[in-house]
Amino acid sequence: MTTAHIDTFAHDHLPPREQWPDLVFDRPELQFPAQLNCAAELLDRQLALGNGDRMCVRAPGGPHWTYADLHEQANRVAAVLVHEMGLVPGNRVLLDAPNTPMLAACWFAVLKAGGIAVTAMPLLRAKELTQIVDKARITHALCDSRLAGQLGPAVAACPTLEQVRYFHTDADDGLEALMARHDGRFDTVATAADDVCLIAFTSGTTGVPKATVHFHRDVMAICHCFPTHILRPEPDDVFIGSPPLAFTFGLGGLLLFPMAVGASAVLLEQAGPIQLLGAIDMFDATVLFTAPTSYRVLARHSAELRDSTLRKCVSAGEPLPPATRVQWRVATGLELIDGIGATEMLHIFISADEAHARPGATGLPVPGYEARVVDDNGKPVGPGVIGLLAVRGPTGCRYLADERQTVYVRDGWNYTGDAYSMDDDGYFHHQARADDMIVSAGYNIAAPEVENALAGHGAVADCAVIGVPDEDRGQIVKAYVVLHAQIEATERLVEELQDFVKQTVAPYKYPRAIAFVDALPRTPTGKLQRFRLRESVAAHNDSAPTP
Ligand code: 3UK
Repeated sequence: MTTAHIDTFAHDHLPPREQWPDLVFDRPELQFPAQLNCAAELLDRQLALGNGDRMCVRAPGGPHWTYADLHEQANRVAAVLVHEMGLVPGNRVLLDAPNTPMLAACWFAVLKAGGIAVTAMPLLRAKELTQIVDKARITHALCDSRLAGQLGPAVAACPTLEQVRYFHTDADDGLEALMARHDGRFDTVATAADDVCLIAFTSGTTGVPKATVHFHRDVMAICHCFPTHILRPEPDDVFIGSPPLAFTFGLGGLLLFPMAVGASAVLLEQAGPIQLLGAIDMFDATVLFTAPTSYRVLARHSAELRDSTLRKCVSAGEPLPPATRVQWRVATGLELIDGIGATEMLHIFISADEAHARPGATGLPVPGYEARVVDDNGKPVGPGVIGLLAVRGPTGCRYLADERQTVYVRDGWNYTGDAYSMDDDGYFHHQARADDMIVSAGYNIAAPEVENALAGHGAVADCAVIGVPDEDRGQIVKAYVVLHAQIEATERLVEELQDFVKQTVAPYKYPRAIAFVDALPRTPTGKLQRFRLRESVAAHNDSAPTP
């Protein structure tokens, strides 16, 4: 099957074939036809199966769309893209909006029309949007009208971006008005399984954002791995969660996975713990996708959660501290499903279901994926030895025109940048991001291990640990601690915390320096940005950077 793309920009800027990871499809559910459009599989197919009247996507203030409704809306948007905005297959379309049913409709519209969806993280500024538009050479944009203030200047700065329409508006030239001129019919473009369908930018803990390229086949592959083997959702499940659809954790968990089984999703514009709590109750949500920090806060509301309809809760994005797993179980009676995923891999590749969860371990390779821990030369190390995580499976890293391809992919394996160890039973234990390993007086210390120890102290609300340069020891462990309200930051407390850590982990790992701060720097996806703390140390500025 040849490509359906007329605009071949994305294809032309894939890394050379020899720099791709090995792609492994050695399971029956991972056999895909040469012609495949994932929007047809996830959306059109549900109508063909007779599920048109089933609920599909909802939001608190409405709308509530069935599969037939979403199909119709997506078709109308696709018609606008093709007939009024001149989209040809292969064009990149920027989607800029918080999680809403309309964003879901636009996402499917782009893919149905054979375009490539590039969803922007919410609240990106004009400068960041400009970087994305330039990198992916974006030609079209569909944007929530409430975000026009940031997209406007980016459009002015980006000559390639010629066609922009705003939605959530009743303006005469707004998307809704244009959609009304088309009927709900649109023939989904017959793309090749390996035509590019989305470009996702990494949430970037460091450096210039990287653009990861994924095919129609990749989207279907992730639907047949983690959900099929670990999550096992059912058609009556109601998915809910916090990650934006721009983050592939959210795209999978809140759109692709529910739709792959004919279930429904609740899309929240604001998905802080309090809003989540309210919406779980309002919609009788059963499957929750969010990050460890959010579970930690939610767990304090055990009264509201005790009788909730939740039955499956997925944690990803950051390491899950064993204490958080316990807090969640106490609050809800549910065992968390931890899973490590990456934008480069599209979704989760190591995980364990409720019955197989082990505190402190991420889990086992998800069926379809292989994982191993290797030394600096790529040689597998034995159980108990800390090394680099290398994975491969049906999805893998292909950066758009980026020299860093050969850093992530070596010898056909994807190197996620995480330090891991494997135990005798084959469970994978996350240690730290490889950059967050601290070497102090010859000892290797994983920042999260010290953080987990500190987090067990009742005064600590949040904390981050880094290595700071030290003449004698090379580096020393330094902790940035956010205290619970009403607790006073004293010298006495510093000593108490240090002693506390020494009692939980080997004494050489205790934080020799502790600074109390009001908040920690995090990415929009909730990841701790330890590098920003390191930068503030390098700049001889001991206060934490403003989040
Ligand atoms: C870290 C974890 C320990 C790890 C993601 C699920 O997080 C996602 O993608 P990103 O590209 O970041 C990838 C990196 O995040 N990480 C993620 N999950 C875990 N570390 N335990 C975990 N459970 O350093 C990894 O390399 O932002 C997660 C699905 C899709 C995703 N894109």
